[in-house]
Amino acid sequence: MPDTPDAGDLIWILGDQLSPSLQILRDADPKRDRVLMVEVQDEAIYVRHHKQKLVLVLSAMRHFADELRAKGFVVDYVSLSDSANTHSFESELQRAVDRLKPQRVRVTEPGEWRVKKIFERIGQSIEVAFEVLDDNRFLCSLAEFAAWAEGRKQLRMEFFYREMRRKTAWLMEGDEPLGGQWNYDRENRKALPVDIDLPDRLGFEPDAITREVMELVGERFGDHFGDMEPFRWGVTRGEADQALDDFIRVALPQFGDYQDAMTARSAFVFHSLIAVYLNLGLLDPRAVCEAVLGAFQRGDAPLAAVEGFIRQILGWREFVRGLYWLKMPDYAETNFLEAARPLPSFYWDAQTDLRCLRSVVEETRKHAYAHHIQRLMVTGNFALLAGIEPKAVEEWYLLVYADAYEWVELPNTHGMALHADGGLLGSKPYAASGAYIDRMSDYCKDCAYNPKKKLGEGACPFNYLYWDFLMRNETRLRKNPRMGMPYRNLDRMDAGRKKAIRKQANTFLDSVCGTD
Ligand code: FAD
Ligand code: DLZ
Ligand code: SF4
Repeated sequence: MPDTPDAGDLIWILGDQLSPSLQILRDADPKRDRVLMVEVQDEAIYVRHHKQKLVLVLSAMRHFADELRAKGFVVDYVSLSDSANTHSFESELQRAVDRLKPQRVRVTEPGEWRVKKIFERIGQSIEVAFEVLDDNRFLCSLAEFAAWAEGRKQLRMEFFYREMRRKTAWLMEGDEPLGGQWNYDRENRKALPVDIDLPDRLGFEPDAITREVMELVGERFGDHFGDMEPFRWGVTRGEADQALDDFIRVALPQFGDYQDAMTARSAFVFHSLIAVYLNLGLLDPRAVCEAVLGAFQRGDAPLAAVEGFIRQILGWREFVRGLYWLKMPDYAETNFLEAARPLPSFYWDAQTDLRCLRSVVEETRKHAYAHHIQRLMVTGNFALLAGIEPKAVEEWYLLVYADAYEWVELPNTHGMALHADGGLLGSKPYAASGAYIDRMSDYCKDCAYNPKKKLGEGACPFNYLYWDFLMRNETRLRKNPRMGMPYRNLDRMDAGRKKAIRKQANTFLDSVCGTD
């Protein structure tokens, strides 16, 4: 027990909780309570995060500590290079409690099941009160989500999203959606015209704190995936706000039209690049949506773009979080398609003559970023068609992207991209042949393969992998009502062609994944 009667609370802030709006900070008294932040090696290596992600998180943590100090808080900050650092959450908290003797420790629920388990162990072992509060930075609480999900046979984002539109009254006219439609997705699937100007995006020069962190990351984690430089992410709330303003000014008006488009000319196209800041706590989802709605009200962006963007944040982002916490830990263990092949080495080194995959992996290495359709329809689609083991794919996504935390990465990878949950998140697998990638990108024109060729030498591997995927998974997928059309097409194929497809697919997969 604490040895001083007036000992305050210890407010522990994790690296992706960098928001002054957290309830534990709102409740805190800077004169009495202490803030704790710890940099620990365990969090850098439980998956070997991309170097830019490490720089981003650690630099943003250090800047947030300064932000809190400027508000009058005393912050007990343990850096990675502190010689007394024991490098795990559990032992660092114990050390802080021994040092500071608080009357209780207050934390916010974490973003990963793994850390929730650590918190449970801490709660049982620590000798002071340990309070875990809800994360109040989301638009839908976990209790609200669970109540919405209760008794529903199927959880579909679209219905959740409508509820959230009604709840927030965003883009509504009374009880009806503004413009008469809930969803303008159909208008948001255009390919990029070849002569379209793509905006330069705002990046930030590393300051002294970031440069020091870059040195540290280079020394300790130099062998992790990805380029560290140029490092252009913002690391403060002010920079995150500037990045949002920049998106609204230069990209939002065309965000809708080209949301699904891919091009070797730009990794960013018209995307917002703000998931990194939202997930760290540097941007607040409500404030982001209000800023975008403000642009719509000023006439600076069309309804289809604004609705499409709001749907991603108010719909998808909240929905996947709700689903994650509703279904974990069993969710991560399912493998509906019994996929078991190892991850091909080109996911790491980009050494492949499949141009689409090479571009996406190279951009991922360079920026710790790829946009949604690249993640879903290139690297995700390939892993789905090839039958790569879900855990290997999930580890890859969790470590290569600067915005990745398990609460958002896992449902997107396990559910949306790999259909490993058997359809909890999406009603059918997002499986596509080379024709989709050809339609939505400019990758194919510079590829060693021909997207129009289905079989034989020079055929795009996505083509025969697609049919092989349908055949391999026939017993699991044919009964899915949304898979009727592809299976009817398969039924029209003669036995000889099916056999040739299976043969070419197996030869190809053995060459890229190994035969195990
Ligand atoms: P934009 O395209 O500009 O979208 C705006 C915002 O909407 C994003 O910043 C994000 O906060 C939200 N959003 C959009 N789509 C989704 C979605 N499907 N789920 C949750 N939020 C969404 N997103 C992450 O934040 N972290 C991840 O680890 C992550 N892993 C993914 C893995 C796979 C296999 C797939 C298919 C998607 C993943 N996503 C993840 C969702 C989405 O791809 C990213 O949010 C988006 O690419 C981030 O870039 P942006 O900020 O430019 O997004
Ligand atoms: C991602 C990350 C990294 C790399 N390092 C730290 C750290 O040193 N200290 C910390 O508090 N948080 C870090 N994080 C974020 C945590 O991994 C994150 O809070 C959990 O994964 C839960 O979402
Ligand atoms: Fe990718 Fe096939 Fe197009 Fe090549 S032809 S870029 S492998 S889709």
